[in-house]
Amino acid sequence: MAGTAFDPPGAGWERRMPPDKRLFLWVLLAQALFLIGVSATMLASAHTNPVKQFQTTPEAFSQRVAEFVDKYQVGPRTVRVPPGEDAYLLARMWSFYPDLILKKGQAYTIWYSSVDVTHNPQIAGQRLSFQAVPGHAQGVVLTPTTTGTFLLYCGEYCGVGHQAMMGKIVVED
Ligand SMILES: [Cu+2]
Repeated sequence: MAGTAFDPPGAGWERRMPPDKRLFLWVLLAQALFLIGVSATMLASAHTNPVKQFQTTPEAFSQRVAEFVDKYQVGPRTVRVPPGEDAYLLARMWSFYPDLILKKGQAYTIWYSSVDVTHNPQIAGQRLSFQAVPGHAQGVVLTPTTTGTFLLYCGEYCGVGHQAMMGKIVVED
């Protein structure tokens, strides 16, 4: 009976890979090294805002936001953050709360988290985007350098109200 699984392989089975296939693998390797190099360079030269974090729960984070709003509230949903104080921003379907007023030239830590699903607060025109995840508070350290009103919108599809999910950051002199 010929050709069972226990037969020795035919002659020449151990032959080396043909040159064109070897070349193909070298090209792949070169591409991979090139991309790793590009990524490392981008990482090393990127100007990123430092991010801090702590574990939380939706309830605990909502509580913090409520205390923060109570302390510094200046309008129905607006808070003026004194320089040196941390700001809190709550993301939920489908709003950011509260609106923040910051002072130009002051460094702030803005703590943000979500109480339901993942959201992605982004500041329009500022190339700043944050991932807000329930159970996880992150604090971005930023110093506003331009006065004006900046729209905050959600960059992560989060349900039927996603496109209306907005907030506001006002930077004053
Ligand atoms: Cu959202």
